[in-house]
Amino acid sequence: MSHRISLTRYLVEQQREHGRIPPELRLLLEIVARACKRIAISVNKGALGEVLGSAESENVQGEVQKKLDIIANEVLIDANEWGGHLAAMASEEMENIHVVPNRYPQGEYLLMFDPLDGSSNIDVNVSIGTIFSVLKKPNDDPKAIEPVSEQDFMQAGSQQVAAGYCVYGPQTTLVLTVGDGVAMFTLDREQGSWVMTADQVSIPEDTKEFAINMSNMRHWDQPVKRYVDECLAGKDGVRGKDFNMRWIASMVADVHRILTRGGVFMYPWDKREPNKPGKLRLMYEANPMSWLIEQAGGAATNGRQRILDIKPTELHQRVSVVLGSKNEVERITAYHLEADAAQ
Ligand code: P6P
Repeated sequence: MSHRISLTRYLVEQQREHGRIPPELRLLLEIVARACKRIAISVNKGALGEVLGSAESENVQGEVQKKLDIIANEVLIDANEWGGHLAAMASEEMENIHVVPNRYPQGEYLLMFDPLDGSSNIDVNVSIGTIFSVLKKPNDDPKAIEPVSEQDFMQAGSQQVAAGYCVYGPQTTLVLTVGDGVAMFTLDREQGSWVMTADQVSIPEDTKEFAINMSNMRHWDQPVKRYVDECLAGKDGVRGKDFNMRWIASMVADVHRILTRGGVFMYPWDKREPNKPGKLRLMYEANPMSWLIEQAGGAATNGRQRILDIKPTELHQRVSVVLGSKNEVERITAYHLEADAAQ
């Protein structure tokens, strides 16, 4: 077996040899990785750790919080606020940004996360994950007098300096990009360290596997119905090949499968909530996942435009998501644009 390098060595080499990440960003990513290790320990305890079930509270999205949602959120806040590398954090579980307390030095980075994505799967022992995204404060002048605000987070996904997720599944795997492709690190529990198990991950441009929640079919817009009907028609239809379908209902697990063997993932607009563009959140779900997918040679749009080009206006804004194998995403996007042109 070739010598596998550690996450620390990968990050030091990205800093030293590629000059891609400054020391404070390396520190930030090491701390996030350590927080994910802590979350993995709680997740893996399951019923033995009094961590399952509902927390009897609701988050800003109006979703019932699981105990593990709150535990994961607290682990990430506690791990990151003292280091001096961050100015503020934002989380799916918190309505407002969390500014680093005055007792600690403020840094130039902004960290956003969905601390535990796929919560509905926690109690049934299906893979879940932590998603994170890193931006730089727009005005990173350390002597800046104006305090960090939510407005500082309103940057397009193309401005991310790091993005990744940790999937808590049969393996605990951290997947990361700092703009030099996608690397994967599997947790070696005996040493408690992250060991590189893949680098320069590449998604096949074509696929025979699509991921969407089929129970919403009657609510979809015509372009999505057209694409999925063609997949279901298989080799007898216009696509000339049969398709397989997967839906884990944990974005992290579905994206991990796509990074590993290709595929296309869709959570499109549907008429259940016509005034919302989709279910998934732009800042800490779609943006980090879209950058990972693009860094691996895939594509990510909201059905009409590149997700990473979307200029956010609200911290928790939602977005339609179509991501994965490039040729499939381009086909679905073309169907949306054709439908728009025909209107
Ligand atoms: P549905 C999990 O709640 C999540 O935010 C994503 O991880 C996942 O892809 C999606 O929602 C599942 O949604 O409507 O199929 O339960």
